[in-house]
Amino acid sequence: MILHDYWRSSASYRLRIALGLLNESWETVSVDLTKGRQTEPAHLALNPQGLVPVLEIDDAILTQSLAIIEYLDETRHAGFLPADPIGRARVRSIAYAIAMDIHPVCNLRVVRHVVSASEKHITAEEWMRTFIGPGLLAVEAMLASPATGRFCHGDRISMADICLVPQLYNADRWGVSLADMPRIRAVRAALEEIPAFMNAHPARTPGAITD
Ligand SMILES: N[C@@H](CCC(=O)N[C@@H](CS)C(=O)NCC(=O)O)C(=O)O
Repeated sequence: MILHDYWRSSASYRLRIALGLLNESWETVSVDLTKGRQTEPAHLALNPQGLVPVLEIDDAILTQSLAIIEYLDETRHAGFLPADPIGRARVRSIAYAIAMDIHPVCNLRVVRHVVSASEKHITAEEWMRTFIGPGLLAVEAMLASPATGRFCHGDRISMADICLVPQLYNADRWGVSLADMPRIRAVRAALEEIPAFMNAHPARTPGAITD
């Protein structure tokens, strides 16, 4: 298995968590997004979108982290989605709120364009805080449900948890306070005790620059 990864990529971070939860081992190919390696022909041949992650698995080349998490769920019986349709819809709605609404507007290419098109009147920090804070407050409200347990959905780790933790790493990175998000903080504290989440942390990922 080969994961085309970048240490600070939160979409890749999701897959590092998912693979770790499955006790899978994989080889990392580090794609340095800051150097534009994702736009080189070799990477575009794997993912025409010029994004990470890409996972080479089972003689296939898969892209889109949530599609890959669902593939792992279907083929490895991971339980990343609950068995009941309402539960699955809830887990997907939390995961999508993060992965489809917060994350895309905070992507590197979007932020670079905003900073340059605004002639630096909008800073990366302002842009990130504008979307991450309110986006996570909405997730906090979604967690105000009896369906929330130790984790986002009951006491079993789901795709929602796999999306939440990387987004919280980004929140910390851009100085977004979680003070008004007690449910998110409680779920995060429970998840951070789990080895697959610890080991997937960007600082522990090949290629990480930690100083
Ligand atoms: N929806 C995609 C998003 C992938 C994505 O946005 N990847 C980012 C890193 S987190 C990326 O490769 N950015 C490179 C760029 O913007 O040029 C997924 O979930 O896999």
